Amino acid sequence: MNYQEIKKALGLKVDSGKFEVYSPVDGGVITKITLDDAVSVETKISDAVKAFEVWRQVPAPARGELIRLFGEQLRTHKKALGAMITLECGKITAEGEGEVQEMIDICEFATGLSRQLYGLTIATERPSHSLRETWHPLGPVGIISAFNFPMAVWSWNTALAVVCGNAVLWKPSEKVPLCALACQHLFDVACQQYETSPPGLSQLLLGERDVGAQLVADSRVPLISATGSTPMGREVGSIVAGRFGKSILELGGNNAIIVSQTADLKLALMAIVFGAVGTAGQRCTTTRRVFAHADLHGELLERLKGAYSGLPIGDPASEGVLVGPLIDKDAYDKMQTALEEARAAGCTVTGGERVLADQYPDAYYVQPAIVEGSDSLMNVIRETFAPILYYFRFDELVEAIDRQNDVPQGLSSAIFTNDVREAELFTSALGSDCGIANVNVGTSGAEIGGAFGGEKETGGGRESGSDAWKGYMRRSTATINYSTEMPLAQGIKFDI
Ligand code: UN1
Repeated sequence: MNYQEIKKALGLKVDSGKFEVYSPVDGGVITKITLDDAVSVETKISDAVKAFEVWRQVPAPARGELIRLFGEQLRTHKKALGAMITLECGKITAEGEGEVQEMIDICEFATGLSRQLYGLTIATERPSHSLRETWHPLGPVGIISAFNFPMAVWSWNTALAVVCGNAVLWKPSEKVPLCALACQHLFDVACQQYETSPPGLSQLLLGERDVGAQLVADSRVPLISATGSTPMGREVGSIVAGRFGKSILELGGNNAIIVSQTADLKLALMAIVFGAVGTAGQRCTTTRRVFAHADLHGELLERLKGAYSGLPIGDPASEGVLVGPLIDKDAYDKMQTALEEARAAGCTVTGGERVLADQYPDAYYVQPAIVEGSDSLMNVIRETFAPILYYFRFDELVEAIDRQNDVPQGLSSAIFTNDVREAELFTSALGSDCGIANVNVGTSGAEIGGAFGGEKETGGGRESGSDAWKGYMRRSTATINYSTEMPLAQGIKFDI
């Protein structure tokens, strides 16, 4: 599907403007759009406040109905949305559509959740009193998302935030505004079907850094949920903390797979290749490091190189292609810098070179790289958003776990083992320090049902499943006295 066909299938109209939107598939300009400015951002934030004041009064299960309708729109338009992701972000068709499936799934999760925003009833120390906790809507939620999941990350936040009674303001990456316009359009269609949702319940803030900065600084927005780089999160987090707002940060990853000597190598191989080269290495959950046990280090490396040599790289919309382009030249340059550094540290690099440059002079396709660690490079602490897999050897599992944890980031991790002791150790308090710790499952491709996020410089936030919804609400503790006495807590006597 080309751009016009996608727009037609979605019923999407896009206002023209001056800002050029590129496709990483061929580096060409798809269209030119209008961005927000400080005045329109201000208007949208005040509209979001008004929408929130209405929406918080709607019973939660009725709010869930809107998200159910939105999920139906996503189902109906799955192919066109997937094609938009392929066009603007460069994901292969299966991954583009997989991202849309993740959105459908979170809508279903959130619809069910709308009847389960449970609080607690707590035993009180005072007679004829009751004590309970209730979760209330929070306010407009600001969502900042990265280019690599141009739709799903917004949907995790929005489906929960809306069911929880909030309005949302979305600042997507300026690299993928068309994906955002498509989502917003389908959300608007669902609102029309629903009939009674307030205007401004979900709004887009299109623009660059200044637009994000204005959103982040505004104290009418009590929660900022930001996904992207660690430097971005450090800035956003401190500004939001400075105004005592809440933040959910989902930042860099440096995810490792440990392959123990009892591992099923076939499974490990499949997981490593998907994790390392899927989305051209541009997921926050991408597998960036492998620690292979000395007994199978050589064999696994050989099989990995074999799999890498046959990887179909090219137009992400073409059938059979598994590796699409990098997002832009900047991503390519960063990849080359990281590979040069590895070579300078005495490592052997296989792959990593640009391919298909004759066919696509303005796009950046690469052969995914494997870096074999040397004595001078026993670990790598920086995340490079590209398909570079650093391959290391280990002798003792505890040593591998230490090296896996010895990085600033803490998002996703995995062990391949058939030894129950190793599996339990890895997932225990002494094991992986990441938000995600898998056994015989790779580092990427998490389901929406679990809480998603990580520790340390990954930011500590949790999105999507489990009880992540609590991050989008405020907790109210209420003590109710239904007696004719006025007993004080802690047995205090204060007779007047
Ligand atoms: C991201 O890259 O920001 O686990 C999110 C995964 C996806 C989400 C990745 N479900 O790979």
